[in-house]
Amino acid sequence: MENEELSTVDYGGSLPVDNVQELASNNPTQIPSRYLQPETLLDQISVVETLELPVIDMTKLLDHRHHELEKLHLACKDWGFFQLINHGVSEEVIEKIKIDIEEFFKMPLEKKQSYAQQPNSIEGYGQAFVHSEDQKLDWGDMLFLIALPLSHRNMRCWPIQPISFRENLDKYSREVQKVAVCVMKFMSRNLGLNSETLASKFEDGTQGMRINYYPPCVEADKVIGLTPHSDATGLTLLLQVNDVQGLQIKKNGKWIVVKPVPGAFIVNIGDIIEIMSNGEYKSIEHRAVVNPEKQRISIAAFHSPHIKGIVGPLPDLVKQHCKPNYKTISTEDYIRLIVTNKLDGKTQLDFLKQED
Ligand SMILES: O=C(O)CCC(=O)C(=O)O
Repeated sequence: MENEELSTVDYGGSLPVDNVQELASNNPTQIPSRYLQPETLLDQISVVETLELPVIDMTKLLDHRHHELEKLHLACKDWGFFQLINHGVSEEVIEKIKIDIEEFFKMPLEKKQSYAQQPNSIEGYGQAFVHSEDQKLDWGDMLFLIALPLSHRNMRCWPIQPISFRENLDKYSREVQKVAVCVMKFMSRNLGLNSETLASKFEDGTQGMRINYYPPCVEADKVIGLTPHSDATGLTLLLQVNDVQGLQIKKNGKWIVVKPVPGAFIVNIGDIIEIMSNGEYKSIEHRAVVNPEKQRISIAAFHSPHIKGIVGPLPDLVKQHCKPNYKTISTEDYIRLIVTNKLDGKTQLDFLKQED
């Protein structure tokens, strides 16, 4: 299933760095300085445990309950994040992929490295967004795969062990894509558009799967699992694979601890939906912190419009708001811009902001 379109286009990659799981497995008493973060980034005073993310019930949305639609609109406007319950993806599909992911990370390093990233590609096993030799590093490894459209899958990077991995990821990916598109239909209506206006841009779009592995760290309070960033893509559905918390989101200058509701997806607005909604919905900075004793695993499914499309404010919303607040560029140029820059909060979106 080699994909011609993607294989002929060079989107840029990430510099190779040490495997963090391996580093952690040697039980270091001191962590290499490249992983130690400046204190400002890890300021514990601004971490809030008491606020809860909005919870949206998909069955109530499908039942056209006005109150749930309104709750979704407010969650997208005020939080950019919510937990989605009763989403319709079966427990069996979810449990199977969770087991396979845990098994994958248990394999010896050389087996995992047979799926290693190649130069100039972010797909495969490794790290993302490392662009200089002196850049601080995240305390985590990842396996990144393009899952949809089917023609864009690079099967070299898809593990054949555990033997059910490919089949289970395939099922999970298709189900999650359906949920994402369905949520976008309700978002579209809430923005005052036809329900297909937003969703249709994503139906044949790209789905990237980032499977994150954060090993435990003796100096967990000095490292970061994943640098603060907003998602460059449209809509993300995140599943915590094992029962260890670590996701925090930024709200009013404070970091809010996310406590996953069992069985729920954690959904967040990415930069592309911020742009398409002309700023009505906002992407939100988030980060992953590390546990001192336990590994943490998560799987993020990122949904973007078709690679041959454009990223820009939806014309009907520009009419409503009288002017576009962001530039319009091709999706290909947009992806190149993202992949070739390091993660740094919401700075990437600034390139596309339209001056008054
Ligand atoms: O592991 C998490 O909870 C966050 C993952 C994430 O933000 C990402 O993969 O972009």
